[in-house]
Amino acid sequence: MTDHEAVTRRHRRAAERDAAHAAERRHVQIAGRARSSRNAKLRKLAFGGIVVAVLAVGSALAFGDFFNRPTAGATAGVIDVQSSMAGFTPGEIKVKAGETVTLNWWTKDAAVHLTGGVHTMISPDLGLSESLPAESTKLVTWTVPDKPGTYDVWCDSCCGGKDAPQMHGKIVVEPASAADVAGPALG
Ligand SMILES: [Cu+2]
Repeated sequence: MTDHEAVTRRHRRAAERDAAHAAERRHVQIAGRARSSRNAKLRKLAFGGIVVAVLAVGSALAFGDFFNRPTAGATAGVIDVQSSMAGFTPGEIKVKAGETVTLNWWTKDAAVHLTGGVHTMISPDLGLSESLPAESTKLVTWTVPDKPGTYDVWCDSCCGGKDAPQMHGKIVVEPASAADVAGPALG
């Protein structure tokens, strides 16, 4: 082997090594780019997941609030009812089947007008049999039976009692949720 041949061979080997290194570097770069685009995709997926989760929680809260709106314009679960010589005011209250409500029941009437010194609130079908002393306020916590429908409620201790039409009110028991309206339970 001449010196010239040896030099040429060394050069060729060096060139081959360089080419191999270059190829390896390209390979690493390509893998890196693929990895970072994969990471970007994962980040997008994760972000999308978070957006979906936030929307789901938000709409659950919004619709939950919608379906749990208090009835009769009262604060949640507390319903104002007045008893007087004219009967119940309001004359009709709406409640939901199975819910526990508090009636904020009050009267300004004096005992002298009331049998036994009380107004009463009677509705056997709804499990109500309450009395309210003259000139007082009483909180009545009541669990509404799971029986949607319109029920009669009356006072039997003043002004003619059950026989007097004005001594009657209505309690409307609505289905507990929208699902129940569509369900067979209503029929
Ligand atoms: Cu009464």
